[in-house]
Amino acid sequence: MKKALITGINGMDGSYLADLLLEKGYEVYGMERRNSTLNRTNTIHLVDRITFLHGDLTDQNSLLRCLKKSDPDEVYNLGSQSFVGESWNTPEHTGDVTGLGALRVLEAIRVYGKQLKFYQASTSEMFGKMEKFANEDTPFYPRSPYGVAKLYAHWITKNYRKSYNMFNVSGILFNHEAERRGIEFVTRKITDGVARIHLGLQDKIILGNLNARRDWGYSPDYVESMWLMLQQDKPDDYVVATGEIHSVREFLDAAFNVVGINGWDNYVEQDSKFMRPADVYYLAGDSSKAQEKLGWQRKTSFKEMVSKMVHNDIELNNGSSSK
Ligand code: F7E
Repeated sequence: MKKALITGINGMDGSYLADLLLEKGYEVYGMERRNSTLNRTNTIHLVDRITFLHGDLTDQNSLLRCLKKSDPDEVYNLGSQSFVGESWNTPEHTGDVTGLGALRVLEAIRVYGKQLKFYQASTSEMFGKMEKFANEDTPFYPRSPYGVAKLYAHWITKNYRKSYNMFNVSGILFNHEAERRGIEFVTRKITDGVARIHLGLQDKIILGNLNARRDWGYSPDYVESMWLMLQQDKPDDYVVATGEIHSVREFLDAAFNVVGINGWDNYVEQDSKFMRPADVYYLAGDSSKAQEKLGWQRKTSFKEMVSKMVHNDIELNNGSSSK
């Protein structure tokens, strides 16, 4: 039985990846930070099925301890301060967790000494300012402290691959969303808001830049690509994307459509507090290499994803009281 250690187990991707690996017969270990309140909304169903380990990407020795306790064949580094907007408020913390955190995991693996496979969650935010579909050869131009931190993690992953002959891969994943997405991200903020408007619990959704365009895929489809990358004979980096771009406005159209509302002008307002000091206006990916070499394919369309998220939020909000 293969063993996997996932950092960031309680996040959206961490929890979906754990589901996938359990289906494949893995023994799964999930690293979480100790908190005075448990943060297991996404992993409550996994409590008796995986082993939770306390560790922190800012604490080198805790990472080595997690490796010793789990003795994994595969390590997935999904933990990070992943909210781009927040990275301007806490740039140093973001650099520490998201950038140096990856280095610490790599150092722990190097010191532990076992030949295992390592996945680094890289991101389209490293491309930042771009105009065309990006692939693995597109130059990086990050536009946020988060993007810069992720770029460090990306390069140190490559550097350790070369320097120490480690099996390190980076998945450069474009935006991916799902029912377990954090509420602060625009997609879930919209689907939750639409659900609450539909149920009469809320009047408006307050947003920032409606013109931003993203290549939005479905997280359960994307975690499969992570696993596929680690099943290859040689380590490499891959872009994972749908190749389909929608604006925040189009996301609003699709989400309101699910509840039968065709014009949303009366339900949406903009507030400058949700605007970023430097936004990424356009992100679109070319995942030809992942499709050819990994045989990866998206399974869920944009429309299906939005519909799943809205229906899930209607179910979750049903019975709630108004804000
Ligand atoms: O913003 C605009 C916002 O926060 C998307 C993370 O998973 O994907 C994600 O980063 C767009 C931006 O995601 C609001 O300005 C408008 O242009 O949902 P988001 P993100 O920044 O693209 C990448 C690939 C990652 O790696 C990240 O970890 O939507 N927007 N109004 C808003 N965004 C938010 N959050 N809230 C608003 O009210």
